Amino acid sequence: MRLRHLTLVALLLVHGAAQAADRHRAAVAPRPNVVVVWSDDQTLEEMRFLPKTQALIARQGVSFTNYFDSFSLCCPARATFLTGQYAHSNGVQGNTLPNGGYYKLDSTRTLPVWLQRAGYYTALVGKYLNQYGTRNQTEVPPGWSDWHGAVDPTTYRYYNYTLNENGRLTSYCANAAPECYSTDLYAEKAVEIIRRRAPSAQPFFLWVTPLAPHAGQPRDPDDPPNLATPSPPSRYANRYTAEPLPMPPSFNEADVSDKPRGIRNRPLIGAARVNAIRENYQQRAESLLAVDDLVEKIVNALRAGGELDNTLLMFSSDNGFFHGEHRVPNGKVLLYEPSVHLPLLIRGPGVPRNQRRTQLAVSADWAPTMLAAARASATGRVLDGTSLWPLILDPGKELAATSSSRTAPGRATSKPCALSTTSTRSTRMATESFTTSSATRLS
Ligand SMILES: [Ca+2]
Ligand SMILES: [Ca+2]
Ligand SMILES: [Ca+2]
Repeated sequence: MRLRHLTLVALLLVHGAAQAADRHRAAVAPRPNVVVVWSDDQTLEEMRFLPKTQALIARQGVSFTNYFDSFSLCCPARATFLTGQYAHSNGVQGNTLPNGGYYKLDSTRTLPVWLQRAGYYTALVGKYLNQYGTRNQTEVPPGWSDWHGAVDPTTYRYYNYTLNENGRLTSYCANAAPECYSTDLYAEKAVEIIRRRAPSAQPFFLWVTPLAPHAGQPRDPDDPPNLATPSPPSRYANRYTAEPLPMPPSFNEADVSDKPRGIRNRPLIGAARVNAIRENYQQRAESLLAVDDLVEKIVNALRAGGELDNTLLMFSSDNGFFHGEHRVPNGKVLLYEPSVHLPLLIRGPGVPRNQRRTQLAVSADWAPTMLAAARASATGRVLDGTSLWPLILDPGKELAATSSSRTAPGRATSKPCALSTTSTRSTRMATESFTTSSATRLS
């Protein structure tokens, strides 16, 4: 009896020591860099124009096949990324005041602030929140160690744009030239930051946000009438002239009797308009090829700096886009797959290789996922999202719904916790979708 007792004590001691060792390892393991590339208005279907991104991120990591945007519009989507909160919690419910825009967000309580406080070097290159720079062009939002933010309204130009670089304004590409195309210049800036920070023991967070494939100036000779398009880089212009416009069953939907009034009232799209949509689709694909190059350059820079294996590298888009589905010729916001169903690719330390996850993930999950990787915590906000790490590590795991999803706007009261089912999380998504739809109609 006494022997068994001693054996049990010894086993417990060994077990306890092993647990302590695990905790120690977790505590001393270097925290990863976090690099996020967000394209603008890119759909899930358009991932096929990013083969290098698929090879360098998706096949080296995990892809979430059921990732959805809780508010399919630039500024609300980006505000959710920065806060881990839905629009009804962070207050950003549109692109411009009074419902949304940069000045609607309390920037003192955002992801870069939390990461910087936890010891991260934080950097942004590209587009931030809509209306940024319209009141004070030299303002740098809190939490950013290294700031290269495009100033509105020049953000929506592929040439002749102005960046606020740590408080100093620089205009680029006043004379349009291939070497200063915005996506390429953003890639150069990102690579320079990685080169500069790689030798440091301090981990970095880098958010790179090219404009492509969002519509932007200048006009191109082949631009269609009455439909805004991006401007592809000269090296890829008209690369996809022969690319057909995808026509899924929802394209120019003949019978919309089962749809809400906003869709039922839409006329069928005529042949000339279909041609315009096709040209937009082709130019968007051509502009995405430069985003694919940008991802490749970032991966190469991380590898050259010896940081690739210690970097969480993630790719997505802020919202999707319509190309004639359900009779919607362009734009986003509406709650259909082309608009809200997005890519979410993750590679990095601890992430399994070449795997897919079918569990539901939402845009509010970005901040909690990155904070968990950085062993940092949010202050001043109760996050609506949930860390995706349990799903990244286990295809059988499901995440909890948050009780906050069912509270009134601005009344989030509880943190995500415990286990739940897909259906509860889907309910949470549906609840938010309804909120989004209502808010958009009001704005
Ligand atoms: Ca967008
Ligand atoms: Ca164009
Ligand atoms: Ca063309």
